[in-house]
Amino acid sequence: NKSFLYGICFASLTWVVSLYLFFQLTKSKSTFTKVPTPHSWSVKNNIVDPFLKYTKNNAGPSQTYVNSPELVKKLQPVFGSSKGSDPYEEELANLGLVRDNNDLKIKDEGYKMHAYNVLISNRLSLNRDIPDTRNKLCRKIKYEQKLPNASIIICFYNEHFHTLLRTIHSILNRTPAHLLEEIILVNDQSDIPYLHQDLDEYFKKNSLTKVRLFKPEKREGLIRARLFGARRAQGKVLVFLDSHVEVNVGWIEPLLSRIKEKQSNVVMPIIDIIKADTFAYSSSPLVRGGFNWGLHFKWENLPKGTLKRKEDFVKPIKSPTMAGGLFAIDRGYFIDMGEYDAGMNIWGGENLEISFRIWMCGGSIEIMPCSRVGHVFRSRRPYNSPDGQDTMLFNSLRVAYVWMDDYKEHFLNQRKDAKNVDYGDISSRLQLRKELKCHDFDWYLKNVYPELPLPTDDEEQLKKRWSAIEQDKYQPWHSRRRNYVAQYQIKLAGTDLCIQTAKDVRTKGSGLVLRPCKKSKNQTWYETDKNELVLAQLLCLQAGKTSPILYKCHEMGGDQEWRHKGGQKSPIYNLAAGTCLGVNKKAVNATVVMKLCGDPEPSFLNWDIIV
Ligand code: LR7
Ligand code: MN
Repeated sequence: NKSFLYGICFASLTWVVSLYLFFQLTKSKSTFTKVPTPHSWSVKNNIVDPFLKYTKNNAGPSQTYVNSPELVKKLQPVFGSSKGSDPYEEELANLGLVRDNNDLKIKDEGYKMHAYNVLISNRLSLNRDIPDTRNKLCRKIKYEQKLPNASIIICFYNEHFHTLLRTIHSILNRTPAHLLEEIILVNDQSDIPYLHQDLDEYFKKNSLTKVRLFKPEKREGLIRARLFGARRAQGKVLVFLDSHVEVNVGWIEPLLSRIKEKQSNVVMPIIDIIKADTFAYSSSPLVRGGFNWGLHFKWENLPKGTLKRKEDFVKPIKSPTMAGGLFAIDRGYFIDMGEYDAGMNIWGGENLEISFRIWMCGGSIEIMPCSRVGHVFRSRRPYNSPDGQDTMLFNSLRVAYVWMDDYKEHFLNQRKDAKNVDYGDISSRLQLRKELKCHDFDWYLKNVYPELPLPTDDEEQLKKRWSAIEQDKYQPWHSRRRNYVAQYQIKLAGTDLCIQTAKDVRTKGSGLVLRPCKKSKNQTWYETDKNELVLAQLLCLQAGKTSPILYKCHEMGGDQEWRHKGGQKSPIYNLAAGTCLGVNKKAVNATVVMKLCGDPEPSFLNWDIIV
C-alpha cells in the first residue's frame, strides 16, 4: 500500500527533522559557554573600593556585595546588568571595582597595549546588555523580512581578546541569523602571542561556524586588510566594523533596507560611545561627518532645519563624510566603485577618500539614526606603522592629489611639511576617477558640503556658513557647556589642611599639595554633572599613575571622573585609575598622591567636603 509507505516515510522524516532540530537547539545553547580568562581574580578584603561593602572572606557569586542601590544603578551602564549567559558575569560584576596590585598591573599593561581599560573589559560579560539608545519611534518601524544578507568584515591589529570577542558576541546576539552570511575576521599580523590560536580555538570550541578567521601574510594596515576581507566575502552587503565595538538592538535592519532601496546608498549607524576607561555605553547625539583643511575628519552639528518634526529623528541624514570604521555598502557597488585605494598604508585618510569618491561619483552617504553601534573611543592610538611612516600624511596626500583638484592647495598650505613628501603612484586611482566619470571637487563642495568654511572666505561668508549649522540644540559631546552642581573645598579629615594647586590656578600640569584652608580661588573646586572637579572653573583634576595633576578638561570622563560621598571622612575615588586621593603625611606642603583605596596608615585617604 503506497499511502502507508508514504506515511512511514513521512513519520521517519519528521523524526529525523526533529532530531536535527533538537541537535541544533542544544548546540546553539552551548554556543556561549566558558570564557577563557587570562588571569585569576580574588576578593581581597583589605583593599576594596570605598563605596562597596564586601562580606567577610571569599563569598560566592550569589551574595550581594554592593550595598547601595543607587550605586548599583550608577554602575549598571558600566558593568551591565546581570542578565546574559556568561557564567562569570555576576561574579565579575560583583567584583567590579576590587583592585589589588596585580589588577593594577593588568590594567597598566592593558593601557600600554590597547589604550583602554582591559581590566574592566575582562570583567564584563561577553553578552552584556547595553542601553537601547534609539529614538522611541525606531521600535515602531517595520522592516521587510527579506533583506539582502551581510558579510561583516572586522580587521584587527593587536586587539584585546575579550574586547574582540564581545564585538563578535554582540553581532551574533543582535543580528537575525538569516541576515548574517558570515563574520570575516582579518588578523592583520597581530604580534600578541597566541592571540590567533586562542581565537581560532574559541570559535571551534563554541561552534561559531559563521566566524571565519584569516591572516594575511604580512601586516597590511587596515585599508588593505579590509580589501583582503572584502574579496573573500560572499554576502550581498559588506558591513565594515572596528574590532572594539558593540552593536545595539536592531542595528542592521535599517542599514540593509536602505541599501535595498538603492544600491548606491552607503549607510552608517550612529556611533555610540563606549568609554575607554570604564566601558560605559552611552548614546551619541545626531551629528554628521565633516572635515577640515588639514584633512582631519570631524563631527559637526546638522544643518539647520534637519530635525524639525519628530519623524526627522529616524530618517536617513546625509553626511558629507564618514568616520571610516562603521558602514555598510552593497558588495557589487563597492567593487564597481573601486573598493579602496590599495596604495594607502596602515591607518588614516581612507575614510575621506571613500567619502569624496562616493559623493563625487554618483552615490550618497547617509546616517541611519535607528542603527546604533558603540565604539571604544580612545585618546591615543597604541600602535605605529612598522617603518615609522606618517601614514596619515601619506594617505591624505593621495586623497588630495587624486580627488581635490585645485582645492588641494588649501591642504598643502596648512601642511607645509607635506610639500616634498612622497605619496607613491596614484595613476590607477586617477584612471578610476576618469572611468567613473565623477564630478569635480568644486561640485562636491557646492552641492554636498556648502557649509565648509574656505580659507579664502571673508567674514561675511564665514558667518553665513557657520549659521547654516545648528548651533545649540543638539550639541555634540565634545562641545558641551559645563554644568556645575556643587562648589566646595577639600580638607584632609582631622586637620585644617586643604587641597590646593602647587602652582598658579592656570598652570596646566601642576601637582597638588596641602595648605592651610582659606577661602581662595586656588582651593575652590567646582563639581560638574559629569563628576569632574574643576579648580576655580578653570582646570580639571586628573588622576595620574602616581599623583593627580591639573589639566585641561577633556570631557571624556575616565581619569577626570571622581566619586566621593560628600560630607565628612569620604574617600575620593577615580574611576579610571581605580585609586583614591591620599597623602603620606598630615603636614603642610604634603603632596597629594594616588593610593590604593584601602591602604592602611600611614596613608591618609579621608577627606571632608566643606561646602
Ligand atoms: O595596521 C592596522 N591594522 C588593522 O587592522 C591598524 C589598525 N587595524 C584595525 C584596528 O584593530 C581597528 O579595528 O583597524 C581598525 C581601526 O583602527 P583604530 O580603532 O585603531 O583607529 P580609530 O578608531 O581611530 O579609526 C578610525 O579611523 C581610521 C582611519 O584610518 C579608520 O577609518 C577606522 O575604521 C576609524 N574608526 C571609526 O570610524 C570608528 C569611530 C571612530 C570615530 C570617529
Ligand atoms: Mn577604533
